Amino acid sequence: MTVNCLRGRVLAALSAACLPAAPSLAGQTRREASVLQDAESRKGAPPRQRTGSVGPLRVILDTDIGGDIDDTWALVMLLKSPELDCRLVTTCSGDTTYRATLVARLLEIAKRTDIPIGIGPAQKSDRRPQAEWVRDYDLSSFPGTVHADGAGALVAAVMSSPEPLTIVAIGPFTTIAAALRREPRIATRSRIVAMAGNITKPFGDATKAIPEFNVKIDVSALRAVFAAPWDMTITRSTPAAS
Ligand SMILES: [Ca+2]
Repeated sequence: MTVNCLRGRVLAALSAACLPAAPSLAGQTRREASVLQDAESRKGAPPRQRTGSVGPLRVILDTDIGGDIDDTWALVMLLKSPELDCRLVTTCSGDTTYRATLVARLLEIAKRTDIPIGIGPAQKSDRRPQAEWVRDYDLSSFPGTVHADGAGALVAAVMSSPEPLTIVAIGPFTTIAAALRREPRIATRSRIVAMAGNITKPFGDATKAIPEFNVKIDVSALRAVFAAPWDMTITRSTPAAS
């Protein structure tokens, strides 16, 4: 995957989080439309909130950072985007503590230890291609807050927020589904912008469409999230230019 390809996917997920808001949260028809909007084209324009107010969009990033490098780029881009106000980063899928450790080190380097981290439900996994980068980093040394119960932290963040949060989902839906089981009302008190399941062209050398990664890793979790009354935007998983 090229850098431009990665950048396009990351921009797609994050720029979609600032799309014009629907008038209400409850009872909306889910939009499972493709959305690609170049964030750079919006530079200089005031950020848009669901409420119509001008200010940073409050988001939760749910990520399986630690596999391919794209989620690392996404987190850094989020931190460098003044139009987004990150209230929580939760990890999902596989070794979620390893993923949280990567998040913690990145946040510490970025001097953003004010952002809490939530460790999602763990699953058996041996794939840790970025482990060397955190080999000497102790998660317990993170000066900010690390929630061992990441699903619970997501629920608490959504339910306590005075305005709807946007969950930017760039991994399998394991943690979000766990939060939904814990508190179904989060589906009507937040919205989701996700990269999941929308592939318009085959990846790499494939000659036909293949199952999208974030879908196939945890199909039941995705089904549970899709069945809930969420205001949801699904971004394209392939850039328009590819
Ligand atoms: Ca991901």
